[in-house]
Amino acid sequence: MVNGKKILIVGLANKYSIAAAIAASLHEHGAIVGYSYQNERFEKFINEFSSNNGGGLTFKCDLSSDKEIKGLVNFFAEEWGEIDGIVHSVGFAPSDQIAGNIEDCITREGFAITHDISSYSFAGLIKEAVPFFSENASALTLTYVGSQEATPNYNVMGMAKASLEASVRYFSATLGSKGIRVNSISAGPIKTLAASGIKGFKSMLNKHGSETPLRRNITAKEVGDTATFLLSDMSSGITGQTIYVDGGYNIQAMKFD
Ligand code: NAD
Ligand code: 0WE
Repeated sequence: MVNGKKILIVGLANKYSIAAAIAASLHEHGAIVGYSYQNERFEKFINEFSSNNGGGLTFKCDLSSDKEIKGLVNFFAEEWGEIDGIVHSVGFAPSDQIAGNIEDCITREGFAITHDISSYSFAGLIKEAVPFFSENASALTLTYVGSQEATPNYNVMGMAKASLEASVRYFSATLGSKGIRVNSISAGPIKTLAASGIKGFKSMLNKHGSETPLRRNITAKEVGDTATFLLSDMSSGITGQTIYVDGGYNIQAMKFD
């Protein structure tokens, strides 16, 4: 499906990261995978993970810096010649922004940081990569239904995800003529390390699992395999979309017994 495609993965932090499952699926299906990581703290893990998954290149990049985004894209463009795909699996809000009622915790600075890292970073990355994308390249980001419907505590992350999903539509509209596709996967809750730091995440996970049509939580592997599909030519007719990998949760207005 993605045999020989050169795909950059941004947002791998540890073995629980959704990006880890995406990388594993891409590698399993023959892709050449490269990684960027946020800072030195992740270096050892990334190098280890990479050598167990095809031994692709790794590069440090803090997405809050335009200079580092440029450096990242230029590094892979030079090493690979062209880029066939990018996976953006990044989200961040200061922890005080995603705990409690929005009117009690939202701040101008919290809003700015959350939108910068969770939404602009995707736009900045794609913008820099455009000159190096191959024909039929595919870009992908990760989102959550809290962008569309209010979710307790998700708060400003929901606003940033709404912005991210709109960004996917705008980039897909103008990059389509170059053959470049841009989509997002809206995943149901998954117990990643970031998520397990969130108060009440376990009960949210259980509630989601019992209320969703499939009556179980989705796995990171299911997201990984959908990502492989969206990065492959099998999905050549799909762009600008938010693809839900959530066991069907989003199609219900009320829980069925
Ligand atoms: P994760 O913590 O494993 O991944 C988040 C990544 O963002 C980390 O690799 C971190 O290093 C990176 N990051 C944060 N700030 C950065 C910066 N300034 N520069 C570079 N990298 C930075 O958690 P995850 O759950 O795998 O999240 C990945 C994506 O999936 C996020 O967009 C998240 O919103 C989305 N998502 C998660 C869930 C869930 O339940 N876990 C559900 C739906 C969508
Ligand atoms: O997008 C996310 C979470 C992303 C996230 C996680 C953290 C934890 C550590 C962003 N910023 C931070 N900041 C930190 O300091 N998800 C979709 C998972 C998630 O997070 C929630 C959820 C769900 C689901 C937060 C509140 C309510 C629901």
